[in-house]
Amino acid sequence: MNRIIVEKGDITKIEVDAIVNAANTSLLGGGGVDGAIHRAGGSNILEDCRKIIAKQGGCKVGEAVITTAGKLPSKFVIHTVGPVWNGGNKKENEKLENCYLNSLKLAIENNCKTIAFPSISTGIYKFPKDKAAKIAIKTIKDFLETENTIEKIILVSFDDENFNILKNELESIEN
Ligand code: AR6
Repeated sequence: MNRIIVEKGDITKIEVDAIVNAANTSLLGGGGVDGAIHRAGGSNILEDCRKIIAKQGGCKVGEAVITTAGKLPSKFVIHTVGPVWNGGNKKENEKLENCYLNSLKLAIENNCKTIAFPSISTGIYKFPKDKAAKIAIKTIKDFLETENTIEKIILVSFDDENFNILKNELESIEN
């Protein structure tokens, strides 16, 4: 059974154990999906982020931290910080791969079996959507090869372009 699913919609509405947020290093919120998650989830998420900031001072690019999901239908929000696209020679690919890997590891540590990801870095951070989709799907697929506790991973796109790119990429890798 294929455990990777591509869907179009708003990640704040998805009922899974953990949704992933495309945050920034400050962990204090921002625009895009980050803004949508904090708005819909309420102040508990920011309170948890502040506790993490007090302990470790934010989150580095490629790393991930976990908080409550507040009023969202999921149990947790995993905040990861994607790379800003800078032409491709600044280790952007590796950093984006680390976002997916570290989020997945954190999900497993917290017994999450269902996880939803947005297309990290493809908005404000301008990572090319086709390249980002290839990295997302390959990283998740390789990870699942040796991982049996995760039941479902949903790749959620807000826009048609990302949705079509991810759908085609998933189909091409399956066939
Ligand atoms: N559900 C699913 N996907 C969404 C939603 C949503 N509700 N809203 C936007 N997207 P972006 P980044 C998609 O810009 O590029 C923030 O200010 C969007 O269409 O949210 O990693 C942070 O604080 C795009 O495909 O994140 C950082 O400063 C994808 O989510 C910075 O933006 C990611 O776009 C991070 O930039």
